[in-house]
Amino acid sequence: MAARDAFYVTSPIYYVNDSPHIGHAYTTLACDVVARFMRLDGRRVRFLTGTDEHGQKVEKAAREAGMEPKAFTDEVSQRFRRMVEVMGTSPDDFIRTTEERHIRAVTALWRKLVEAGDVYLGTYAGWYSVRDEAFYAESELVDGKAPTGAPVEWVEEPSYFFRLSAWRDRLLAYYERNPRAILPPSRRNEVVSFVKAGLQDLSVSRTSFRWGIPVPGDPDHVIYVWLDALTNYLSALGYPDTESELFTTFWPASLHMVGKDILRFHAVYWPAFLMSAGLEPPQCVFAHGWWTNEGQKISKSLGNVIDPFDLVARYGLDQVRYFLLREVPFGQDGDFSRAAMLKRANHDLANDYGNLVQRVLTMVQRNCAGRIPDPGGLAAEDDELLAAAHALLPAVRAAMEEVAFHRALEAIFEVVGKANRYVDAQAPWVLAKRDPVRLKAVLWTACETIRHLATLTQPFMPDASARILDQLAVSEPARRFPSLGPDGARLVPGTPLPPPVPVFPRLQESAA
Ligand code: ME8
Repeated sequence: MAARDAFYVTSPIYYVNDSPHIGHAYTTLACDVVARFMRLDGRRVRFLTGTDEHGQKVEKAAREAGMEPKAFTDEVSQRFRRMVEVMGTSPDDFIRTTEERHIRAVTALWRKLVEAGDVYLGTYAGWYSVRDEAFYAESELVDGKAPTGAPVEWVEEPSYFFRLSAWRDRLLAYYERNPRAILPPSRRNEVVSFVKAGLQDLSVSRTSFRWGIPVPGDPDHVIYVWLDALTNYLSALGYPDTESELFTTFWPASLHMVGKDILRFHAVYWPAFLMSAGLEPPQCVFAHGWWTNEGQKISKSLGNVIDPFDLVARYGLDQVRYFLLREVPFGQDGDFSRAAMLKRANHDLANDYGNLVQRVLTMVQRNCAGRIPDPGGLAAEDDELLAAAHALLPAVRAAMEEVAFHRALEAIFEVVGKANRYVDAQAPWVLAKRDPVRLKAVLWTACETIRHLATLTQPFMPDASARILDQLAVSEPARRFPSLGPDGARLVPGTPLPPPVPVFPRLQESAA
């Protein structure tokens, strides 16, 4: 049983057949926001990402690149490591399936499945898609292709099978016991219907190529890449050592974040493998939607792949992070368009949030000798704004529980709007001439509200939020969530502030 305050969040491990794109960046970013939020909220967090390096698809890509698979995977895996950095994400570990620790874990897990009597030798005869690394029944094909549109080939080879058919009822009982096992609820319903309809045994080894982990005791077979890949979530905790501090603290995983394309592997096969091996299944698998580019499916053949490195260089890191999580209700499909990206960056960030911070801090600099003013007594309007700021943490926490990033950001930006309207209504530039006492109360209230906002935007926009908190001279420990709310900290009058610097530049149309 994982420690109660522990939170283990994982991204999928990405195939190294190709360079990272916006989809990979999106999932890793979503995990990062959860990880940062939980850390600031006082949880013990472990965030894992990495690369999936075995299997026919990667072997084929290496061959096409004229390289040995190991050298090829070393190179492409590095690009994913760079993406993790460029997106400003903060994993605690990066796993590669070609690492020794992983091979050891997969071999041990295989043995457990065998000991449980869930593995038998047979022959696979059916369709296989190398692009999806998935087996398909004849009845699943659509116009001779996989339901995903990927090409399929006929495969007939000796194969070990996992007795998935025997796990139907135990899987259904697991979903029943854990209402959060699969989110969002629409995806849960899909999986439950799929399992209810009955499960086929699953081929878990291949004999027609070599790039994989050999089956223990039968090296003519390599372990099916999905059984190999899913095990990464255990390998990174030191499996098969299930007694270690790391393992006992963090297993079962709190959240496997995945795209909707790979939900079945995570929500059906993976819990069955785990339960068969005597391990607890994950607490939650969340399947998010897919991005299109200006209305079109993203694909290499269409030449419209969005490069995350390019995106960050063009629009800025915080802007990209904000856009990806704000524009689309998390869980649904979304469309990337340059116009929408610019609108979010300029409207929400530069005009609303950035302008609030800039005008308030400039007035403090000019009218309060660059120090946090002494509020004296507060008026009803001040208390009202502060109450809205204080109510944010519970609202954002509730949204994050549902992995609803868009709702968390909506709640935060509602208070940004409220604060801007408050500043407009209080007109501190008029008070500066007429009522210096009231001016101080208004500016203090606005600064205190901005402190709440910037503390809560840290998981989403770490750099800009840090710069705002720097400008309010908030110390490192005071940037954590216990400092928020009516019982938290308060900005201390007299604290000297550095000169204000704008945080969110307006982007030019030419950035598109
Ligand atoms: O499936 N929109 O790796 P993969 C949103 N190695 N997300 C997208 C996307 C898009 N257009 N395209 C890709 C694999 N993704 C396996 C995983 S895990 C044990 C093994 C994201 O490189 C999304 O998270 O094909 C999707 O699930 C993942 O990339 C697939 O990455």
